[in-house]
Amino acid sequence: MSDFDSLAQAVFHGDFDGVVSATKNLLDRGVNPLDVINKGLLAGMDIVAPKFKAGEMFVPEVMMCAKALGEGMKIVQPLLSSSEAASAGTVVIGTVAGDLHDIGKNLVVMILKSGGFNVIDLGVDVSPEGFVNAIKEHSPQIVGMSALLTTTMVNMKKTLDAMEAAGVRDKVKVIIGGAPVSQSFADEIGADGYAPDAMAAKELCAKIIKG
Ligand code: B12
Repeated sequence: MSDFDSLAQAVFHGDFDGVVSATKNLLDRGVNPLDVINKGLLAGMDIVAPKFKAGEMFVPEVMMCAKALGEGMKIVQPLLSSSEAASAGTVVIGTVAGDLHDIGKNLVVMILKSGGFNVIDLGVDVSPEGFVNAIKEHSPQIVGMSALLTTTMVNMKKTLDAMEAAGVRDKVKVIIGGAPVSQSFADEIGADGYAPDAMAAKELCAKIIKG
């Protein structure tokens, strides 16, 4: 088994200690932090996802995997964030109301920070008012919304409507992401952009800031 496989298996088994030691082992050997994330930590979630879908794994088990993945992310994150010091712009981001999925959103946060963005992470289950208040408080250039459920992606439109009603919609560019959303959904609800993954999200934000 390769060292990436060992890390992926540790995530899959919700093995916190295994994740920590396999992550450190890869980094000690000089492996690129982004490869540790993509080929190890997220590869573990790729084993989990189809089993969860097929009903072979249940919510508490998947939570353990997500938490184990988080332990690895904690180790990798400082290495990414230290790569650029200056702020490239401010991004407020959160998972929309009713949705508790945050693995992908956290990854976007991490990659944006590594790109020098000042990121305000509102967490999960963020109400439309929560986004509006954060815009008033932090004056970001960009707002990012994440949704993983077909039942919560509609709350992206509700959040955009709340921004409009509060008079802050034209002060920010709004980008969206998450497995069920797409560029055509972004167009449909009037968002300014969509990105399919964290690296693309960073490129999109950089493009928006450049104008
Ligand atoms: C992990 C997981 C959970 C965990 C979440 C833990 C956590 N802390 O996030 C737990 C166990 C809690 C969970 C619960 C539920 N889940 Co769930 N979950 C998943 C699973 C297996 C993986 C999701 C994930 O983390 N993917 C990995 C990340 C890295 O990918 P990602 O989120 O897509 O993010 C990337 C991009 O989308 C993008 N991106 C993400 N956000 C953003 C934001 C912006 C601004 C941008 C630009 C880009 C961007 O960049 C990210 C990184 O590259 C998926 C299956 C799947 N294949 O997706 C189901 C899945 C999403 N869950 C599902 C369901 C049904 C549920 C539950 C309703 C189950 C239940 N009966 O209770 C609950 C809902 C709880 C709630 N209210 O939110 C369904 C959704 C079906 C649907 N179409 O709506 C899925 C698809 C599983 C399935 N049945 O096929 N889940």
